[in-house]
Amino acid sequence: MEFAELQPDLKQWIQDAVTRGQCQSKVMDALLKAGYQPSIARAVEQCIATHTVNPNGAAALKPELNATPEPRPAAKPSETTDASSRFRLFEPEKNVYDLGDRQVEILLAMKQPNIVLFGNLLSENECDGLIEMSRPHLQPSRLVNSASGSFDIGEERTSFGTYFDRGANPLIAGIEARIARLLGAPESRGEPMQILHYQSGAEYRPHFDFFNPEKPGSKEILARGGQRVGTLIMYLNDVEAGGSTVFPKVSLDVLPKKGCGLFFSYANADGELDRLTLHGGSPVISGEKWIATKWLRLYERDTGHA
Ligand code: PD2
Ligand code: ZN
Repeated sequence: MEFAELQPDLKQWIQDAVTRGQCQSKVMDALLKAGYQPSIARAVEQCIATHTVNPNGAAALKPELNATPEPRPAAKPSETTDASSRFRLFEPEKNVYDLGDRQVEILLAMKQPNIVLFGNLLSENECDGLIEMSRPHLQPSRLVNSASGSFDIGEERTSFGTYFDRGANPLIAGIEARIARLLGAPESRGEPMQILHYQSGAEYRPHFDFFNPEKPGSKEILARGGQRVGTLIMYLNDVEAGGSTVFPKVSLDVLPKKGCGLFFSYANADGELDRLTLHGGSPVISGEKWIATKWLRLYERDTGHA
């Protein structure tokens, strides 16, 4: 749907709301509650994007994320599971989250960059099941070429991997439902689950998981679900040596531990993409490393990866 297809009075209402200081997610929330379908999201985004200057002359949108920051304090993701909730920060309010089927522990929490380490996120059987299910499908991992939008093989990323569509089988569906309950973000905003296998020596050099909105290759990717807002890396095995997930700008190394999950979101307190989330997978020195990754988008997205 194009901007022109929104009724003029609705267009006016959206622009007035933005001028009053409402952020895009709040506008969408109100429209969904009023009975509009989630598929209206892109037209709303486009409508707001054409209205970037508020009466005070300040940019009404953070261009990088295409959304203004939520008013603080941040939303409580674990308590907001409706389809319209957006992601800013995961700020734990308790040390253990009872998700019905599992008690997930908070092992580490950082505000900026927003990083949370979960313990007991996956069971041993779930980890083993994901690995076995992936073995026959592994292919060399690819990188998004931000200039062209193509997916290229490169020495920056030397793992092998595969993807499973949302709800591909009961194991994937159960894990996705748990992630949605934990993070308070609907499954429909998740990309397919990626499984990666790093052999000894393999690595993923430091990068950002969000797409550079200024690069032409990002346009098509951003059109399907909007910007990425968060990453959940789930560790599927214990690694003998190496293979940590590193955040070089904040000197943090997270060691892989079977069943744990590492979540980080990229919108800082000002609603801008947070470059402190630069991260990489350090080389596996001994043994092998398996992870599952779930990326969250700002909006609902169809299936199929990136
Ligand atoms: O394997 C990792 O630890 C890792 C590091 C950085 C994974 C990803 N990024 C990713 O899947 O985006
Ligand atoms: Zn990454």
